[in-house]
Amino acid sequence: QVGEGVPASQKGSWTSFLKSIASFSGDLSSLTAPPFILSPISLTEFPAYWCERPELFAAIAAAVTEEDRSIRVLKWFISTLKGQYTSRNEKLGSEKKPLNPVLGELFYGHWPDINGRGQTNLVVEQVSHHPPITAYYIENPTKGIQLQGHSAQKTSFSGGSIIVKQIGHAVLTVDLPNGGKEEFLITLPRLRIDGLWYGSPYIELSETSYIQSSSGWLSTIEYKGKGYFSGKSHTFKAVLSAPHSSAAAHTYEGLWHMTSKNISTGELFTDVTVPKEEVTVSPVEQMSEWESRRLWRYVAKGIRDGDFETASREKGKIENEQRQRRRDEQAAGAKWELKHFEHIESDPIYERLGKLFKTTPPTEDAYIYKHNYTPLSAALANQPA
Ligand code: CLR
Repeated sequence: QVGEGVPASQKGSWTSFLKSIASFSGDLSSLTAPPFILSPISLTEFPAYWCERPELFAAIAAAVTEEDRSIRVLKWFISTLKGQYTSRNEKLGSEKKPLNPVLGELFYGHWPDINGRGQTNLVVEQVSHHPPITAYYIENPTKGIQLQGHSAQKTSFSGGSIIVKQIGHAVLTVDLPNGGKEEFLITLPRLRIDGLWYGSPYIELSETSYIQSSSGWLSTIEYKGKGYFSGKSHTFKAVLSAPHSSAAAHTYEGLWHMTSKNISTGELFTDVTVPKEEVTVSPVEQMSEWESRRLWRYVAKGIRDGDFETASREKGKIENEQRQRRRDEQAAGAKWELKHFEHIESDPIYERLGKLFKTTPPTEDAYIYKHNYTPLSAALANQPA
């Protein structure tokens, strides 16, 4: 019998959903899932997880040496993992199936300037619907820090779990006081979604991800779950090595959803037991029709209220509208234009930094931000008094 996480009336549809996943590989977003597992949040909101500790993001700018900069980037990165991979369990009770964004869907937000850390701004655009690809740009202009990336997934099924290979990468750029820039190529871990049978899915991370700095410093982060080096879930070990060296200059170990420490000094490295800061967005009434929370508002309300009839009717409307739009474009011989990003076939930063730690594949595409959005509160601040 399927597990406790599944409401009695949905057990049958959960079993058939699991069967359809098992015999399917590719784009999970297109599979119809039973209501209890639906999330009212679209994937375009997920890039906000990168900056829910804005002070750690801002603190990267305070580094004086290349080594220290790499340590701070690693610290910020590890501190984002809890939000990225466990926050739906905390907020919604389990991992859930996010809303599948439409082409052109947008999500804007910011984290306010508090205590001189500077404001951090977020621009997200759904740049492909099939397969789903989300592009994002996050910037703290005061501190001269930018993060640009895109996210897609390839899924497969193995041993009762969904395996998610993350496609895409992120590039963090830091403006240096001498006018130069330091770049960091960030690759992403592999996910395993466990707990499916019981109807209470959760994510475990596995394998290795990297942060390669243009200065030569490299972080190699290994992820393990229950039964590996510590026997605990959500374990990681990160080794930071100097340019042209494979020896560990610093090694950190711990739980990415709790705390970690420097293994030789015992000093605390990351601590995400302290609350994070959710992104600030404008009120839904002031959003454009393309903005995620406005676009999905009735679907999301239906899901939240347990009114799945309304949710699926409203979802159907959005999907039909999308299909019609694609047909109209085809008839007119027109192509959908991205609003905030430009697609490039191969990313020169990925190629250059990827060479230093031999990435596979040797090249990847990227979405380059067009710098054509004025963040809300900055716009207000620029108004004459
Ligand atoms: C998106 C990019 C973020 C990190 C992240 C976290 C959770 C992932 C999500 C990404 C992609 C979509 C995802 C989700 C967990 C579940 C969901 C893989 C990688 C799939 C599509 C839904 C599976 C359905 C079951 C939960 C039933 O930075």
